[in-house]
Amino acid sequence: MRLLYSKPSPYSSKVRMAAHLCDLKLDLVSTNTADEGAELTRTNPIGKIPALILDDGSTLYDSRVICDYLDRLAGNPIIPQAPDAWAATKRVEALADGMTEAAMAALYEKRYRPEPMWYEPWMDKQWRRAHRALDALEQEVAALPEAPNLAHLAVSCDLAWVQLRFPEELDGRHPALAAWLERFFDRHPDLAALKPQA
Ligand SMILES: N[C@@H](CCC(=O)N[C@@H](CS)C(=O)NCC(=O)O)C(=O)O
Repeated sequence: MRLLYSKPSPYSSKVRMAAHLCDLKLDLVSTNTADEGAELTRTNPIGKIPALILDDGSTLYDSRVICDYLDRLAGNPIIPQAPDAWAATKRVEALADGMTEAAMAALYEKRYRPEPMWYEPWMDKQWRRAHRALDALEQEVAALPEAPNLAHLAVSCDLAWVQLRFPEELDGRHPALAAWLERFFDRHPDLAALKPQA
């Protein structure tokens, strides 16, 4: 299987960590979404990464679908199947990924629009969303089980991306989450090696 990915992408890191814990090998294809290249748009018409090309040539996206698929292939090592535990895991994944989505929207506003067109009220709304999600994550990480599952992967990738792009948000505003992240990566150096990087 080939994964279209980039090193800083938190959702790509989550998929790579999932594949690692599922003991599945992915061939990595470094992909710049700004190019809107043919392989990317053929694989995922939405033009986003991560996107997966299976051995038979069929394709899968987005990161949540890919992680669910890898987990099923491997016999569910990272997603608990009992309804309550499944719901808790997927909720935390949605919360962490949604936090990143909001912060990324604010980042893209400045990256892709000329400065006179930046719309502050819209960016402020994204940050209110991200801040509420970070506050909620402080409670959620305290309740995570010991053994890493998909929720740990999503939270660690999303927080590591925030630390990369907006370090003051984590180390300044959410030191408990920064401490959780450091502890998690200390305990799991194999996962730390796959975290989002510049
Ligand atoms: N919901 C998607 C989000 C994917 C996403 O936003 N990927 C970013 C990189 S981390 C991307 O491709 N951005 C390029 C763009 O929006 O044009 C997922 O979970 O895979």
